[in-house]
Amino acid sequence: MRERNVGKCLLFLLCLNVVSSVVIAAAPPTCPADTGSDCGSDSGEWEGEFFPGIPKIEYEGPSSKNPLSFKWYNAEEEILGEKMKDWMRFSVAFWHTFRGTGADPFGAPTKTWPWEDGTNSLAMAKRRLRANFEFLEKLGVERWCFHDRDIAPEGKTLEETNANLDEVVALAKELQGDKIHLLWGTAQLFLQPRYMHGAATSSELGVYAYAAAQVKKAMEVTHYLGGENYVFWGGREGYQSLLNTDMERELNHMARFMEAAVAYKKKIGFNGTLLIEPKPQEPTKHQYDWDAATSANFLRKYGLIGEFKLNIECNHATLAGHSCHHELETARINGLLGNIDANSGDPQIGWDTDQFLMDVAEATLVMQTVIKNGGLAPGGFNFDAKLRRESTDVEDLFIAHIAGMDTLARGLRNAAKLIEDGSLSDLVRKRYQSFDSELGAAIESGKADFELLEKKALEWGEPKVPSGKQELAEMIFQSAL
Ligand code: XUL
Ligand code: CO
Repeated sequence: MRERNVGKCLLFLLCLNVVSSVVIAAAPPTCPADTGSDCGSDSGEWEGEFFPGIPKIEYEGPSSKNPLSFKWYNAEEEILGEKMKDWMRFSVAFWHTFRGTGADPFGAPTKTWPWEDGTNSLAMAKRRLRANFEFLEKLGVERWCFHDRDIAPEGKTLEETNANLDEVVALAKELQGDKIHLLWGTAQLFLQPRYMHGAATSSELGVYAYAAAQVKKAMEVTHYLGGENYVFWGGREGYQSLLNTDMERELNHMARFMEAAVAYKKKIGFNGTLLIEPKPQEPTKHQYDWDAATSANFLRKYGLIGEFKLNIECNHATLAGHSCHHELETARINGLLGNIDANSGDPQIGWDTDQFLMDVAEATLVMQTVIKNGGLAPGGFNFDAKLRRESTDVEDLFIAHIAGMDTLARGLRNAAKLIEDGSLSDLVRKRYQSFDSELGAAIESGKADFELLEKKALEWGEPKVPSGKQELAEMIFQSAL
């Protein structure tokens, strides 16, 4: 197959020399990547076009009615002195976009992508990977994320599984070239039945060791692909019932596992950030990394605080009873904001629906924190979001990502507008201005004891308490949307 393409390519160059104008006008021959097409391959490793008819997505501005265009995201445009693409550092989540089937707890898969042959073979894994890179190219997104088991099939033994992964990862390295980057890699430690009691928190020693071997390998391939981060999300860590769970012991095991990951990261010279992704529950009743504050406390208690940052997912934030903005601010204030899994939940459904984030007000709040954080690099925005079960056209994959990117881009523009206008930050500053005084400075630097404060309280009498001006703040915020 490859030889045949090289042949075509040589012929193409030869033609280019002879009748360059004619050849430049003609598009290179493509063949749609549906499994029924005969594109001249017998290996199953087909190299044709996966999204025929979908052009490279361009910025057309807010008045455009073209669903396959950006209305707000203009990659090269500078906002607050930085290119939009550098603020956003968008990434496509391989698992949702290329392994999402539309199945839910009550329904069978609905998506029949033309390139899927219904198998979990190595050839299928490679073909799917090619679809991913064509998708990124057309969407103009420079980053992707994966779980080890999404991109390569599990074999009969760990050795066979690792060999499968190596084969797919070698192709990924080639397809990444120097244009596409890996935002993060991770190990999938929740689907396989061996992980039914957890991985690092499993009551079974053999499972703990197996999980360690899997994470070791996933860290190696992430490093090999130039990964900018490595993520831990504890799918089955936590408990269903405390009656049969030794919580103290499980937390200790989890911390030891993280320590070993830090040591291995240093050993192999991986410079990416290690990230913990908080989530309160699902599939377990209670996960140990419930939210940003709980995760920060875990890291502090076990001496891991300087070694990890957090990957905040908006849908996980709302499941924990917080807003996404609250979780981002908690992470930022603790110096732990590393990455954002940009999605949202459904206000009426109490589980992780992983929808694309389409709420402009929410996106504006998210971007306010990102700006305060000075950006996210080496983290970014990963679309941990999937099409609804009812969205079954190939173009829906593009439309969903375009809308998600536009929403965050609009959030960035709005947040910049609010900063440039200054009235919201003025309102907040004025609210605290009584602390901009000698005594306020003494309090804020820890120099005011209770005796001094009592003396002032007696001297001043009943304090005058001004309005909090919440509605005014909301009015100013709305005006920027
Ligand atoms: C699950 C979830 C994961 C992590 C990576 O809720 O968010 O997809 O982002 O394992
Ligand atoms: Co996530």
